[in-house]
Amino acid sequence: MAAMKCFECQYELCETDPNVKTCDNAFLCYSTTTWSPLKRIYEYNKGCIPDRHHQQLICGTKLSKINDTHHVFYRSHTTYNSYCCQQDLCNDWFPKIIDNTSKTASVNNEIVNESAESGVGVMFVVYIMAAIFIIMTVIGVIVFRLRKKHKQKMSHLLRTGLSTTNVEKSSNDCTYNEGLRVTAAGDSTLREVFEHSVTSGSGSGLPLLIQRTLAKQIHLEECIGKGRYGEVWRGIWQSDNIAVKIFYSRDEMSWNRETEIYSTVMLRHENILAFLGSDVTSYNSCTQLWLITAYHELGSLYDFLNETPLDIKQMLSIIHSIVSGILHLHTEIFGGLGKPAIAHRDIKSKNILMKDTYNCCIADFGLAVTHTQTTGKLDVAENHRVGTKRYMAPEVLNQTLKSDIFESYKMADIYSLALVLWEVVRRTRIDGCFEDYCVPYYNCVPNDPSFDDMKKIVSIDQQRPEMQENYKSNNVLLQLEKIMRESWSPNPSSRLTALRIKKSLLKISDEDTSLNV
Ligand code: C9U
Repeated sequence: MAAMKCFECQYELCETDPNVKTCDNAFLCYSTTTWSPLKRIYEYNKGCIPDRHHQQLICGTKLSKINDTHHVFYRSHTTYNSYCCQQDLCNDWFPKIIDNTSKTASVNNEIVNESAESGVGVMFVVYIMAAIFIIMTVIGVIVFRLRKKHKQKMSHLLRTGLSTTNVEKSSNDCTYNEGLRVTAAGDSTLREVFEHSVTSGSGSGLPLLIQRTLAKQIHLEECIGKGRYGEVWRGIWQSDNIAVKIFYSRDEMSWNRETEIYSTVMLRHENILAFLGSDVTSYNSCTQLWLITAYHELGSLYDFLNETPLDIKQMLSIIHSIVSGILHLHTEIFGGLGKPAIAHRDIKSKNILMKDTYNCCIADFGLAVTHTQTTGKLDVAENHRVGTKRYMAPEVLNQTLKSDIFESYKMADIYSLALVLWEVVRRTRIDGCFEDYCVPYYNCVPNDPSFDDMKKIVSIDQQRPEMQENYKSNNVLLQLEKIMRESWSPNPSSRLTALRIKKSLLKISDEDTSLNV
């Protein structure tokens, strides 16, 4: 190895001019940087290494090979870095100590520069990437689990909500699918589908397979109602208007119950909202529970009364249709295509729809209870929901309703029906005069009354909606007043039955031949 020439300087001299002088006959050149904790400064040194022994002392033995002719040694320490090289005047710079944690000296200005700065930078990037990776993995796992849960829930709902007993009995044009006999709907219109479902004796709704694909074929047009239950939309199905009730997922029990009631019993009736089907769909990974029915453009009885005063003929016809609907619900029909007796438990003007200006139908069976005499089975489905407080019977408010006796639920329905009758009768024109629409107890309790507000007025004080003076001048109104009083009696068992009310209404109409209901 040839003797070399190196730069030489010490301490502060190096700081002012690192190349002050040179030395000759070197075995290697060196430069060192040392952190002095006492003086809290860096000290620099440069010079010639005369032999291998000094090389080991100053530079250690760790060799970095730059190329075949150029070898350097470096020693790194938190307070001391050295650099040894073997070319003339190659020690023209000082190795750096950064934050006293420098890992190594740079070998050469252009090559092998693993400085502390870049080390810290690389580590920072590595940490960030590792953190991102962990976060992404956790999110991935959560999303995967939620999707799996959502899928399980959807299939569970489809199994429990739809696969009850709404399976076609038998039909000539049946196809077999997933173990269920279904009738192809083809291009049937809504009317044909309803007629088919009545004549085939399939009970309410469309064939099951069609129900399951219903949501995909419906175009939602406008939201027509929103409440605690969820939303109601007008939609289009095969160019017909249909109504879609979309339940909030917290009210899954009501959707289940309503689907069950519509699907398992022969509920098709002129005065019951016509059911098309139920479906579970997914929207943005959220489960949506749909109940699809006929659409009635006049909206609810509540909407209608708000807009329109009635004449006596219209009023009697409306009342007759509501009572007919409730009578059908309350009546058990025996035999194969029969139905259990059903109590509604949320009768109110918002749950009654106007089919036309003289005819209504009952909706919302999410709270309904059923009873079958032959088996004695009372089916009160589990539901956290309760009826509408304003329409709650006194025995519901004071919690004395006999919940194991089906008749109690029917009697509570009759109380609510009496309040609806009051709303309708109050809006009737008498001698050309009529009142504005008002909800029952509008003058006794605030909007959205509490349970205790209602309990005080209805159960403790035993108040009831007031009758107008001029009812006395009209025989029809006088008799309707009597029906209402008897139907909202505080004593449930002395209330009229739906059958009794219907018969009385027919008698009233017969007596007043000019009405011709
Ligand atoms: C909001 C109460 N509600 C209405 C309907 C339903 N609930 C429903 C119940 N079960 C299953 C599906 C739906 C319903 N509504 C209609 N028609 C309708 C038309 C117009 C309105 C409301 C309802 N308007 C509200 C006031 N603003 C103008 C429009 N048909 C069938 C069911």
